[in-house]
Amino acid sequence: MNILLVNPPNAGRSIPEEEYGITSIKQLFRGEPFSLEAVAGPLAGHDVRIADLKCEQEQYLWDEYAGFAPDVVGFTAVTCEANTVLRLAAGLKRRGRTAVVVGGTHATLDPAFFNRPEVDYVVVGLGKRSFSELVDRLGRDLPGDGIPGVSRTSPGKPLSLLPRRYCREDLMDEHPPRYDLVARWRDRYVIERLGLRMGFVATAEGCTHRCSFCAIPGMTGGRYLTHSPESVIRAIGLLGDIPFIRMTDANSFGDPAASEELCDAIAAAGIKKRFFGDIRADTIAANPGLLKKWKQAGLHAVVVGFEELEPGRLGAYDKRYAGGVAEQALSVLHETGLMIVGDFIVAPDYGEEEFRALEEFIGRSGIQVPVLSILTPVPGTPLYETMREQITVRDLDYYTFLNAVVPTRMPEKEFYGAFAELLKRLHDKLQRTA
Ligand code: B12
Ligand code: SF4
Repeated sequence: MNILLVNPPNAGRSIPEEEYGITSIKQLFRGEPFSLEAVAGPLAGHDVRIADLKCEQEQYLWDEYAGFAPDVVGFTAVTCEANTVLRLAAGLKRRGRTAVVVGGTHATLDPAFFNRPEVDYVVVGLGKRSFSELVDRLGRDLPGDGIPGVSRTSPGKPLSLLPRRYCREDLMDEHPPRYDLVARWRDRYVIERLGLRMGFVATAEGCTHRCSFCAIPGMTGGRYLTHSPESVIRAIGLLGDIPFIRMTDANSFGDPAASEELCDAIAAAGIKKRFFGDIRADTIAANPGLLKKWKQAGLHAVVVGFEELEPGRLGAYDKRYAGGVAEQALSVLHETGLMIVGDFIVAPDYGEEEFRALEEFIGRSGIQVPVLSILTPVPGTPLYETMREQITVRDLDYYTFLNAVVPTRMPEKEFYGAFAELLKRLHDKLQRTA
């Protein structure tokens, strides 16, 4: 079969820009469509292509559709891309009878959102194995019903889904990601600030925790699964001379023993790359030796979700950090000499005092790259259930994590002004120290 996998274009709208002319908050991102490369891995025997609409104009999709005549088109989508994917899927349905499949973050969080005539199947959670099973059935002219983790849409009726119990077999480590399918855009996948090429590799899936705002636990039904060191090393090898490796896992070091095994395997293979990974502050505080070992193996920067300074708010996010853990983690990271990317969540009820406290903390923390987002209760998360009554903005185009979708405590214009100014001061400082 001919299978076309589509990475939607950069989507999302900005309230600060549309309402107040504040243009500095909206961000554009580019990275390889790794989820699609991963699901393409096991589809041997089929002709598979990827259309990366973050690198191409939309016309590229229609040209590919006309020239390649795919039997199946698969879309990936985070929440702010969900409307865009429905629009593109409707365009496909107008053109022909291809089967349209949607998978990824938003399909997993809120599969019912895609229970629409323009979509045929929704793939929930890890998609490698369930999608290959679906393709296998469609290729044999069988209906795609009854596959755990795959829903056949039923517009107007409730969506039914056979749950999948995700396990290591779902990782399909024997099938590497199809990096070759995005070769034409490889030079565009760069770390903008450094102009260096970056490749994506998965070392783990899911998470050990269940923070209330986060999409990741649902991806594996709450399990934490690690890829085999051999498959990680093979993937790094397939990326050739690309110098930076972004571990795509939301929690790369969640199983310290497995992480150490991978680190040893990378060192033993003589791999000389610079790695980025996401790591919890408490994992850092509890495993300073592991961090030092990884540093020697090439770990360059870590993304740490500090999220919030005030213990009450942090507790409400179910982050499960014990008091003082942020400071302990920072001290380990400075001692180890790792670059720190620190994630912080600005809640819509922040006032001037909270903005000031956040800036002071970041200023004295030595965090080199602070990243701010605005608390967003995404449908399908526990946070959504607790905040749903307060939500005033329901259009998913605004779910970019840079809009307040519930009322702000400060007048809205002042809130976005304070957010934008803080971002600018942090950014200016970054430029001076770069
Ligand atoms: C790399 C990355 C990006 C890259 C994406 C590269 C690309 N696709 O072009 C870039 C930098 C562009 C990006 C941008 C954004 N991102 Co981002 N990103 C990630 C990150 C770190 C890794 C994604 C990844 O590759 N994972 C590994 C792959 C293998 O897993 P996966 O994507 O889940 O795919 C599996 C399944 O979902 C499924 N699947 C996925 N797609 C499909 C499609 C089909 C057809 C099928 C069958 C199955 C399937 O199968 C895959 C294999 O098992 C994740 C965090 C994470 N660890 O997932 C955040 C994450 C996805 N991003 C997130 C967000 C919020 C964003 C942004 C909105 C901005 C922001 N503030 O960060 C923007 C949106 C861009 C835009 N405006 O359009 C959130 C999404 C939350 C949500 N509900 O929307 C995440 C989960 C981070 C987080 N912890 O909150 N991101
Ligand atoms: S925020 Fe991080 S630690 Fe919390 S559930 Fe998500 S991935 Fe896990």
